[in-house]
Amino acid sequence: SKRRIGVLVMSYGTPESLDQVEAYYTHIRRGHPPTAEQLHELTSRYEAIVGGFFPLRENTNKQVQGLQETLNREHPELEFVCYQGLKHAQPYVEDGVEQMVKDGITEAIGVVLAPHYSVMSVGGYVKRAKDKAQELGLDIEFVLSYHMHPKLLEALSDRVERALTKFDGAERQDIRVIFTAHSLPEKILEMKDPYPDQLLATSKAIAERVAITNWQFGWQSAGQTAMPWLGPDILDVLQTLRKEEGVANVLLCPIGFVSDHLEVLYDIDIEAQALAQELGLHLERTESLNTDPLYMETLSDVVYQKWAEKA
Ligand code: FEC
Repeated sequence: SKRRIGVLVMSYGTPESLDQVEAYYTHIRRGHPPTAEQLHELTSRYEAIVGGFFPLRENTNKQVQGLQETLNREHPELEFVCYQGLKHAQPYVEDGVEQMVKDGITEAIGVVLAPHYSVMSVGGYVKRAKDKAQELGLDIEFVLSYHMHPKLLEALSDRVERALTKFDGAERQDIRVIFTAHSLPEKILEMKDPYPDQLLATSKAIAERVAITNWQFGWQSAGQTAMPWLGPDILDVLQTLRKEEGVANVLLCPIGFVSDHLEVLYDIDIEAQALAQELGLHLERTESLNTDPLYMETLSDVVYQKWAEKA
């Protein structure tokens, strides 16, 4: 029989229904329940996005299934079995590890549905999975980042190329491309976290492939806490571009995210778009990767390579 390899596919997680938003938000806040006002604010954002309330759940399900199919198609001599492990919703990261062990899996690879490593993002998923695996005696190795994988770069470059055609009449060099990712507290810089450099490397590589020079990087979706977060925030960037640089066309390319979810469908499509309208800017964004075969193949490659390294 074929050698069976468990794959723990980790993703952010989203509630399943409106009545789970409070528990979800409390989990993100490390056990501190939100105020009624904060809860109301988050709930209204979910109510405002298109594609149903919680598109991330279905998108993650499809990505996990797509990865399993790709792995098994590309490596028919092996049997890969994918398990989900979510950061802030069920099945949690620990649940995924536990299920593998229950199913008799003895060797596993973990991968996060986010291409860039930060100790606060990917590092958090990995730590939780490692702790649980150690407790249960499961042999598991992790993919930490895959932000320069040629197929990922190709998929993202294709999207930028396509979106650049949406500015009818505008010359390519007059469209400012802004690559974005989720902001994190500035304190990651003191820890020499690779996150900002990895994001810049992806941005540069895409810009080179698409042959654009009019681009920059911006942070989005920063949390509302007292500590400083990495900036500039894209909302401030839009203001500056319009008011001080006279820019009229902006393309946002959220390279830090791989799926349609709140941070894309609300923070960009609703919040940033409303500001753009007010400023008289033509704003577009690149499509999310979701189950693009090139993204599935990227994940399949990095999981297989990680397994082959130790096998
Ligand atoms: O569609 C959905 O239901 C989920 C959308 C969603 C994604 C996502 C990805 C990342 N986050 C990251 C870091 C932080 C830090 C805090 C934080 C807070 C929130 C809140 C919501 C939320 N995040 Fe998230 N994030 C998503 C949703 N995130 C909702 C709480 C309300 C708010 O602040 O808007 C601050 C936590 C704290 O208070 O200490 C930090 C990072 C990513 C990208 C990497 C990844 O996907 O893991 C980093 C999707």
